[in-house]
Amino acid sequence: VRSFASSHPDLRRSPGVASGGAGGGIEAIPARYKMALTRIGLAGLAVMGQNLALNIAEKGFPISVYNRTTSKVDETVQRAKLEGNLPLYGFHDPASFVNSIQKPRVVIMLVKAGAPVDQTIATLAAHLEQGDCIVDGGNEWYENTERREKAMEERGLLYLGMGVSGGEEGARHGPSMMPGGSLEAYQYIEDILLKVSAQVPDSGPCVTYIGKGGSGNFVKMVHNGIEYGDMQLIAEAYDVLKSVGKLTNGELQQVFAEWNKGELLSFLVEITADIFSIKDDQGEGYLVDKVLDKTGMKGTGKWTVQQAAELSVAAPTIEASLDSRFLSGLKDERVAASKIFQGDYSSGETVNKAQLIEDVRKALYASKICSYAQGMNIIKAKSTEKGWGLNLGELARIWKGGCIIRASFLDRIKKAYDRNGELANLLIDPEFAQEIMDRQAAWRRVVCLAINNGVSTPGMSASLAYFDSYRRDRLPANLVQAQRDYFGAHTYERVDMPGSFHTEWYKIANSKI
Ligand code: 2AM
Repeated sequence: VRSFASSHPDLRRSPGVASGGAGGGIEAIPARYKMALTRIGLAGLAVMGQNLALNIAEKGFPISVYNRTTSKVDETVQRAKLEGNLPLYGFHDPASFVNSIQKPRVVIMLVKAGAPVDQTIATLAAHLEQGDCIVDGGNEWYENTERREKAMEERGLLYLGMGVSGGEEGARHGPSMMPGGSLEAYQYIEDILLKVSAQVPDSGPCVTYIGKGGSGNFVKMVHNGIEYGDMQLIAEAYDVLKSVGKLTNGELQQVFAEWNKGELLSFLVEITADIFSIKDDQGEGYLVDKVLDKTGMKGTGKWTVQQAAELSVAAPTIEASLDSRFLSGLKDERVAASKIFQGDYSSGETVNKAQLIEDVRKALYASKICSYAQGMNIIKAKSTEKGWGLNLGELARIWKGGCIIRASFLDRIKKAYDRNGELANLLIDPEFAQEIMDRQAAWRRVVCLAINNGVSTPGMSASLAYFDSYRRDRLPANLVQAQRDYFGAHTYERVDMPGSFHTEWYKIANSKI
């Protein structure tokens, strides 16, 4: 039986602990209902898991849920009841949970990355049968997914590593989903994913089969790296406007809200505007000014930078955003250093506020193009190395909704890759190239102004340096290569003839004396 009569009241109560009932399991189901299996299962009911399960149930797919700590099962069942008697059925033991799902069974796991995933797989796999499938929806390191996929294959089980972005809200109402691994497994659940993911008018559901192996996790990891970049660039725009332009929180709220109507339209710019509007409920002033300037992190940004280095892909903007988080963590050292380096860092230049706001907007946009170019190039290099055949335009499309980096800007990236799937760098797409040319004067003004006033803009500066390196036909790398040949006989190539050359630089230089 592939369909499930979710509207049938008896069926709704039958499997497990549906709608708040306690205890029980598939054994408790009267014989005549034993065929009423659910379509899919979800294990791991922290907030993301609960929300994704409720989303799946709400879209009309009966779902079984399980969690190691059973109180979360009951909590989820209770929510399903309150949020509209959704077809969600809770189980306290893994055997009844697995047996309540129609074959081939699919179980999505949303547990902590690492060892908990292995433990959950072991628990589930004991009850799964040939052809069944496990989907890891966590932020897992892609190589762990590849290892597990192989191990599962040996047991006749299929495996997917699926990045899910959008936070709690996204999981409940429509995330961006990045499934990679077994295509067959993807095909089993494609109908569910297409309905559960965010829906963007004119570009469709924010999900696609990413590719083989750990590609889904890898793409989600780089998505997070790009997210680090976006957040850092927005923070620098804020810093320049506040520290140099002297904008108040009220003005900042208006500026970001205004920016969100144009080319910077995005979730992160939108929430930034909101943040500036929130007053402190514990005292005077605005809450943003009371938040400790120390950024946390969970690791995907660091992995992105490590992978960039592994692949020899330059990602200076994303790296700058990671470094900024490291430096933010040194709060005590910074407070001490600020006493040592006291002084007036203001350049004394008069600043035209309206001009500054416009310049910063352009600098932010141009910097963002460079950051995305870096992220896309990391993905492209990995895809080539692993033979994944990833479609960069499709990735931009599924990031248009649901996820944290969702932005109208992604449509432009999709179009750039539609124009040329082999694009070496987003910067040289004719539209992006023109946008950069139109903004570069403003971009340079902002970076210079920040430097002159002692305000660090590591992301914007790194983006600008990336552009200025990439666009130059000749770099001072000739000198570095000459030095390498001088002290290490590493040889060099010449601009005017083919071949590999070595010069006795020391001997020649010193024989002249
Ligand atoms: P718990 O509620 O039993 O702790 C996020 O922490 C999710 O991962 C929770 O659902 C949590 O289950 C689950 N989780 C963490 N470690 C786990 C493990 N070793 N085995 C199974 N689930 C685990």
